[in-house]
Amino acid sequence: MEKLIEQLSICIESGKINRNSGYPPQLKGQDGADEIARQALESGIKPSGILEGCMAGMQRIGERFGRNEVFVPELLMAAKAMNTVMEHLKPYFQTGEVKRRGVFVVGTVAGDLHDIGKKLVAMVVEGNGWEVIDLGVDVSTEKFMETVGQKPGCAVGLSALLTTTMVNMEKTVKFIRDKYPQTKILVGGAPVTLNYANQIGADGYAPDPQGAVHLLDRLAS
Ligand code: B1M
Repeated sequence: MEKLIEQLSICIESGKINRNSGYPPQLKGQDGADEIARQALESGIKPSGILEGCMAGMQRIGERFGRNEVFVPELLMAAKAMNTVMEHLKPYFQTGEVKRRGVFVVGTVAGDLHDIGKKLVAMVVEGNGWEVIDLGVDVSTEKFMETVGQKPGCAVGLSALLTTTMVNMEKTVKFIRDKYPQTKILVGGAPVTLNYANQIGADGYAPDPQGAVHLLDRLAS
């Protein structure tokens, strides 16, 4: 079992999507993230264990990117491999209660294209009984405002992965606050902190998807 998880984390780190993918050349002809994720689930490995393996691979490629050992194309391939695994894990995250606890509008803020962490948050929140409207990436303040206007009483989640884009959260929080003061807003993403959330007037900060669920449940009660 551990071997499968290790193989999977190597596939994520090296951007090996599936057996047919020719990238990276040194893994040509071998199973990729797609096949290994399926085998892992079939062999009874928990989805959370599979996710941990993927995160380890993502962590390693991120560190190498930080040291200028790999560049954007390598990151993109890693993200594609990770998205392939997410497709396998989706149903497991979505088997929450049927009754909806509320509506959660989530998106990655303007200028930011990082999708994976936000998608995970969306899946886990949905799996915990919320109706989720995922607006995607590079979401403008105007788009958030429009959706909040259409879904009175919804909660809003803002994600950012870049220090240069997390500043865009502030504008979105301010605009929503001014027009829809009852709306609960939570923020998250690697560079975001509780301090920052307080500074920009958000209702809360969650470091991970489970934290987002706890916070939403608390804010909604
Ligand atoms: Co980018 N990138 N990237 N990247 N990328 C980072 C974030 C970086 C830390 C890499 C590094 O330097 N070590 C760095 C940011 C530095 C900084 O600002 N401090 C960086 C950079 C610099 C860039 C570019 C600027 C590179 C360039 O072009 N020169 C560029 C920016 C593009 C843009 O957005 N405008 C860029 C591009 C990309 C790709 C497009 C190639 C790709 C994203 C593809 C995609 O998402 N479809 C990418 C990737 C893959 C990464 C890393 C390697 C992995 C991100 C990821 O998916 N992690 C990342 C390094 C790293 O994180 N180790 C990096 C896995 C994911 C599950 O975790 O997203 O943190 P994460 O989400 C977590 C939590 O943060 C939290 O829950 C999730 C699960 O635990 N969370 C929330 C997230 N959102 C939340 C919301 C909540 C609550 C919790 O409530 C609402």
